[in-house]
Amino acid sequence: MTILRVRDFEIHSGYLPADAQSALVDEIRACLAQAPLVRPTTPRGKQMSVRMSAAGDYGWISDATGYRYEDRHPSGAAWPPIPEPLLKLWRDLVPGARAPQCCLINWYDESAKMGLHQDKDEADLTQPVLSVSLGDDALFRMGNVTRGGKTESIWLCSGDVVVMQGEARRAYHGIDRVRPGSSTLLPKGGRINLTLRVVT
Ligand code: MD3
Ligand code: FE
Repeated sequence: MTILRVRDFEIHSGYLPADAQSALVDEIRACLAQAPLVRPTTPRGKQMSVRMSAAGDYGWISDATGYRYEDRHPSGAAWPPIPEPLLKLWRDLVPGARAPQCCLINWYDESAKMGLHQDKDEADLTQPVLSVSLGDDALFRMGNVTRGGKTESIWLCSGDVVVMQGEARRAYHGIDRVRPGSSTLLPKGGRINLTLRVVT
């Protein structure tokens, strides 16, 4: 376990041991049985390559109408509660923060990526975001609070946890690519990223 600081990004590499990663995957599978992954459409009419769902009071939704947090899955189903091990992770790593209201579940196949973007649909950007990577490695790009300028990239591996606060919370970021076959955690491969957020 080592903590790497890149700007205001705090990267806890190897934070979760293998057994904790497997237990989390089981928790996420149970969540997805209640709130299945969907491939969101952007307001510009393009399909995202990442598939998404959520747990908690709110989930993040994108469709032809726009981006927003909703208190129900598009099917009308309630979002499942945030799994307890994730709530503990949040308490341990960001003890001063408010309780998380959303755990966004992102699923990447071998060709999925996420373009540079900011997360600013949440009401209070002084609250941190915590990310957990599971499965195949992913190339994470960290930019700046405004568009443009130099970026830095790092491979996120299964069990890595990243805390975004301060400027990192408002910085542009994205996933350039996944490295297929780099982890055996998920039997069919791919990557799961969980992000815990305060929404209201
Ligand atoms: C920086 N997810 O869900 S995790 C996202 O791996 C997102 O799925 C990526 O970007 C993924 O919005 C990157 C790291 C991350 C997550 C949320 C952030 C970095 C962040 C929110 C604000 C600032
Ligand atoms: Fe993001």
